[in-house]
Amino acid sequence: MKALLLVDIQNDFLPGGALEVPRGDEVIPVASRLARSADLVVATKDWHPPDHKSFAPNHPGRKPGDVIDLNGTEQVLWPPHCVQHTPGSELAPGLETSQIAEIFYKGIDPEIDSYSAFFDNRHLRATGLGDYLRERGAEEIFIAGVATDYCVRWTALDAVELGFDTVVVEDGCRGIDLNPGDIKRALEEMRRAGVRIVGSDSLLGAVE
Ligand code: VGL
Ligand code: ZN
Repeated sequence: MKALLLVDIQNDFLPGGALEVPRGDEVIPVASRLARSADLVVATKDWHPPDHKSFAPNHPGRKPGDVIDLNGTEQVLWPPHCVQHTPGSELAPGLETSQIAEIFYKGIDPEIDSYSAFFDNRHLRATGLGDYLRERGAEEIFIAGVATDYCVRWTALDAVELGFDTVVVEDGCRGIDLNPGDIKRALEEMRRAGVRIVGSDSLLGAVE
């Protein structure tokens, strides 16, 4: 069975949002088309408390883009984004949500970030998504959303490690490129790990 995983398609990651992903809005029509033809659709929300330690203002003297040590792991500092229950945390307008069976929330613990939809950044705690997908018989997982070089990358690498046949839909994703080349490197790394990188046309061409 095929499952579609929509990663962090939230207002704050759209152009003009608190942590904008360049052309992040362009994933919406692609993700929506994929959702209409998937067996099972699951979404994630980045879902931070206001005191989250990935937020630069919670570290006096630091600014977004700085990298710090947070409880023993490298943490990029971001502008505050996807704060729980704020408009910025809502799924993007225009996204086809009627097929979403479940939403998984991540980044809730203020002491640790969670780029992956499956585990926090230190693999200390699972979100439950892996068991959820397995229980429903998902073998192949298609991933679309943002950001290619953060949450999509970490999610895809964990999915492969968990044994899922993992496909990233390249035109259904956009990245940040904090350091130029990050998106390209992320795609290469995913490919090397066994992730298939495909275009949505190759998936939808036959059925539309
Ligand atoms: C993300 C940075 C911080 C993402 C979330 O969704 O890729 N990136 N929080
Ligand atoms: Zn975040």
